Amino acid sequence: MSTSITLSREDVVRLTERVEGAQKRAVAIPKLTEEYPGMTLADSYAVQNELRQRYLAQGHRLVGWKAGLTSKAKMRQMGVDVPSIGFLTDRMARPENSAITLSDLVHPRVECEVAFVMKADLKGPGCTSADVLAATGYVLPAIEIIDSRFHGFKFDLESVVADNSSSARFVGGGRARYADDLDLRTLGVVLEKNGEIAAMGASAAVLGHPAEAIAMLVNILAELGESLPAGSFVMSGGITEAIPVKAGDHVIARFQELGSVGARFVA
Ligand code: OOG
Ligand code: MG
Repeated sequence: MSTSITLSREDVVRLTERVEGAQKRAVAIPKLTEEYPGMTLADSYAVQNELRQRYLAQGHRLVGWKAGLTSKAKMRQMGVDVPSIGFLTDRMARPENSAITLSDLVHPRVECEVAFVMKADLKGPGCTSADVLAATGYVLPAIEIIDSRFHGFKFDLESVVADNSSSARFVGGGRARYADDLDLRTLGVVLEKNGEIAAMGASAAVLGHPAEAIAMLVNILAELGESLPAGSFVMSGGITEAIPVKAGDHVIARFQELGSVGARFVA
């Protein structure tokens, strides 16, 4: 982080409780920067870190991490031009094609992403995409269901990072492949909603190569004093813009080489 923590410990706890409450009750709240216009990215990660500790203390299990805002399509859609990271827990995971409840989310959107499952630990700083590929067990296609806890799904980098980069649910599936057997840069994907094409793109949209997003994530983790352990499930970020979903919708992300992963939504 090129910034430092400016919030007091009390303010970090206060903001964490506010975000946790919004996540658990599925209510939208004002952006945190409305009350704390001077808050820095380091402050935001301090809140995210506190949120992670609280969930872990409540028995949630850390299963991995996600990179966010790593494609131009996502940056353009959200008006933010710096990538972020967020943590993933067992409570956010959903099986492929299962009915995903939406009553506990505010205004969900879906994204199609390339996910990595790590076979070796990674530690920054200085992590490169080559380091990531050497530490990757396999890759698989994923759908992320993001849900901003801020009014109108509108935020700035500082607010969204404190809200765990909008993490809500995720689904891994399709066909797992060794990264070495693929050109991870040139994978095409078509995202369909209710049988119609909603978005399409190619994996190079993610920082030129999805492994670059994982390297960036590892380097941010290093700044937070964390590393990426073997066994982690890591999402590299939405390739296309995110698509809103409501009860009754079903989506399927059809990936070249990696098969398809689907999800359906109920109230
Ligand atoms: C922030 C999270 C972005 C991605 O894949 O780009 C993200 C947001 O857009 O709400 O998960
Ligand atoms: Mg995402």
